[in-house]
Amino acid sequence: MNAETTSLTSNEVYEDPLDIMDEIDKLKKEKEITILAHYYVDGEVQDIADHVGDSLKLARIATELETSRILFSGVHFMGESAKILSPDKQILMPDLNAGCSLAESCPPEKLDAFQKDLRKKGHDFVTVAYINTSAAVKSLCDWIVTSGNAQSIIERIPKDKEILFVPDKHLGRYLMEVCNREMILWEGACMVHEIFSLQDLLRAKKNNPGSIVVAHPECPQNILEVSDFIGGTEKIRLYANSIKEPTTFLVATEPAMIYPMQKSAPQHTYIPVPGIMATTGETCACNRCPHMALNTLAKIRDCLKNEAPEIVWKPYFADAQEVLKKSLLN
Ligand code: CIZ
Repeated sequence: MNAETTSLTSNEVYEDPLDIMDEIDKLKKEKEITILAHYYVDGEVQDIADHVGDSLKLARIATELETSRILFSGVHFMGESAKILSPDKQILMPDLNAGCSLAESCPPEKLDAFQKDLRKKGHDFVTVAYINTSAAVKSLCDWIVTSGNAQSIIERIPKDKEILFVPDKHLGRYLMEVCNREMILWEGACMVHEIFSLQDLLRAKKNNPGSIVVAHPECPQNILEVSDFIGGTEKIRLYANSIKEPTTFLVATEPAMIYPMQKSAPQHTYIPVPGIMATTGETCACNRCPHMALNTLAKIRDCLKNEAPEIVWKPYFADAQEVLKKSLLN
């Protein structure tokens, strides 16, 4: 935990993060609320969680929990998926504004129109959506994949069917390569993974002989081409764990991911790959996901206290339930 982190509540009063952590611990025990946290939230938030993981692992854990209330520290589509899979549970989220650039790139009306147009043109396809989509989009799809199960699900789709993959064009391109299969790709990209600086990565590789580059498949092709290992967050973490010799890892994903890696494999050195700003071309530490960063300790404490905000069931969630269950739970 970074004890020096400044935690500010909405009225800008400084509070010691260690005090907030104590309050959170007390509240979650008193109210029997389980805290789930994604690998991309701040380390101090991962520290107060009962379970930390990627969206696949957390969605599965949410269905198995005995507590009827969950606080999900992550982004909106993750809380929504947990609610859809566990409709009887209360799913609290510290900030409902924690969205996702990928989910925003694929509005349901646009996808619906695109699918209709493809059918009109005679395409016989199934739609595969990355989990980073809204429930309304999921309800229009045949399969939902995460970075952890995408390849195995795509390999189950009969070869005579075309695949429309939404919304991440980089992940889609990567899956086309590893599954050796053409797909129709949506034009979306993740704001965090799209901006890694290839030049800085190559320089870091040169300056760190023997280092290993690990990259998320949401990165563009030029970054993946110079990477030694490509995988979702859980696969990256397990890969670092599998290497016993102290090694330097150059990490091309959301930098908060370094925290759980450091925790489970502390023998290594981890260096975040820098980003590059499209406007000025300057190198930056701008790969922090602004949506994940909304999950502050103060908001988590307030959410436990107020038992709000929460993901409220919407009628169209029912349409996404079957597809989520068959994709994530089987
Ligand atoms: O599936 C997830 O949790 C996401 C969005 C990324 C990853 O690789 O864990």
